[in-house]
Amino acid sequence: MSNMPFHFDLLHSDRDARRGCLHTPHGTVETPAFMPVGTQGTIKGVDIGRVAETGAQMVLANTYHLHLRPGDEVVAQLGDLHGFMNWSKPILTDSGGFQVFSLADRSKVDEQGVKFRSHIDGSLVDLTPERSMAIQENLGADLIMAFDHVIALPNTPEAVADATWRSVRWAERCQKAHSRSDQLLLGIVQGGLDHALRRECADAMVAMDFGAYAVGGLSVGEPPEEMYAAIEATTPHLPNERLRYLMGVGKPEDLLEAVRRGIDLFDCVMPTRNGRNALVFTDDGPRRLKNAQYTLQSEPLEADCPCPACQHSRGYLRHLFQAKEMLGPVLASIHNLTYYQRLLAEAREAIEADAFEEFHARKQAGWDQGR
Ligand code: PRF
Ligand code: ZN
Repeated sequence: MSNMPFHFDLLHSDRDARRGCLHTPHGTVETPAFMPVGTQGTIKGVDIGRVAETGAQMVLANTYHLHLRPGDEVVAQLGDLHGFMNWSKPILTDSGGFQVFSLADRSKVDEQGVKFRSHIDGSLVDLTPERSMAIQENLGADLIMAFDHVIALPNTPEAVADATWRSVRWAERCQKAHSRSDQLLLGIVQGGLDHALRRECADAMVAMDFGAYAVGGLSVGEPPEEMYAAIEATTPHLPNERLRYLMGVGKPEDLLEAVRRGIDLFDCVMPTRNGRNALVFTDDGPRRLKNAQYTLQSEPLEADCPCPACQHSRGYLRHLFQAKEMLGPVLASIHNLTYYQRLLAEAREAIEADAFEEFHARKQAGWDQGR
C-alpha cells in the first residue's frame, strides 16, 4: 500500500500489544491512540485548540447527527469537517449504523437499509449503505466506517447472526459505493459474544480486503470479561499489518485490556461525559468531585498532570460543580481527555520498551487501590 495516501506501519509488538503509526492525508497518528468524540462536530465543552493541547491526534464525528443537522452538504460547503471544525489533523466519521439503532425513534430495518424518525424533528429519514457512504464523502473525514447493523445484547442467537451477516452484505455495498481514494473505509466485525460467529465475520471482512478493521458490537451492556473474550476471539483473525479499531470503548482499564489483545485505536464519550458529571479519572481511580471529602483539599487532581484543571485545587473544582458554574464541566472534561491521552502515550512507551505487562499491572494496581 505504499503508493496509497494511507499506510499503517507496525513498528513494534510486545506479545500481542502493538506500537504503530497510521499515515493519513492529514498527518500521522501514533498508536495505540484514543480519539475524543465530537458527535456534533464539537468535543462537548472543549474548544478545538484545547483538544489539541490534550495530545489528541485524531477526533471522531458522527454521520447520523451531522446529516440531520446542519446537513452534510452544509459541512461540505464550509470546508468539509476539517474546515468546519477547524481541525487540520485526521478525522474519523462513524457510519450512522450504531446511532440509528441507539437514538432514532422507531427505526425499521430491512435488507435495503434503515428507515427511522429523526430524534430532532421527527422527520422520516432513510439511511442505506450507499447513503452513508455519500454522506461520509461529503463530510470528508480521513477514515470512514462501513454502515452496519448493531443490536443490543443480550439477544437471541438468530438475531445476532442475522444482524452480523446483514452487516457483511452492507459492508460489500459500502465498498462498491465508496469512491474517494483519499478516504480509508474500515470494515466492522460484528458477531456479538459468539466467538465462532466473530471469527466467521472477521474472515468474511478480511476476504473483502479492507484497509483497516474495526471491532464493533461490544460495550453494549455485557460484562467486561465477556467483552475482553470477544476481542480475543476477533483480533487473531485480522491481518497483522492493518490497523484495528475497537468502537466505543471504554474505561481506562478497558483500554489497557484491549491493547493487550492487539487493539490500536479507540473512541469513547467516557472522558467528556463523565467530566460533565463531575467524575474525573486519576491513577488512583475515579474521583467524584461532588463528594464532600474534596471540599477542603488543596492539592490538584493529579500532581504531575499538565492540564489547566490541575492548576487548581480539588476544593476549587468541587466548588465550581456545587455552584453549577460552566467551567466545572469544561475543566473536568479537559482533565479526563488529558488523562486518556497520557495513558496511551505511556502505553506506547511501555510497548516500545517491551514492558507493557508490567506497566499494565502497575496502572491496574493504582486503580484498584483507589476503589
Ligand atoms: N458500530 C458502529 N459504531 C459503533 C459501534 C458499532 O458496533 C459501537 C459498539 N460499541 C460503538 N460505535 N458503526
Ligand atoms: Zn489534569
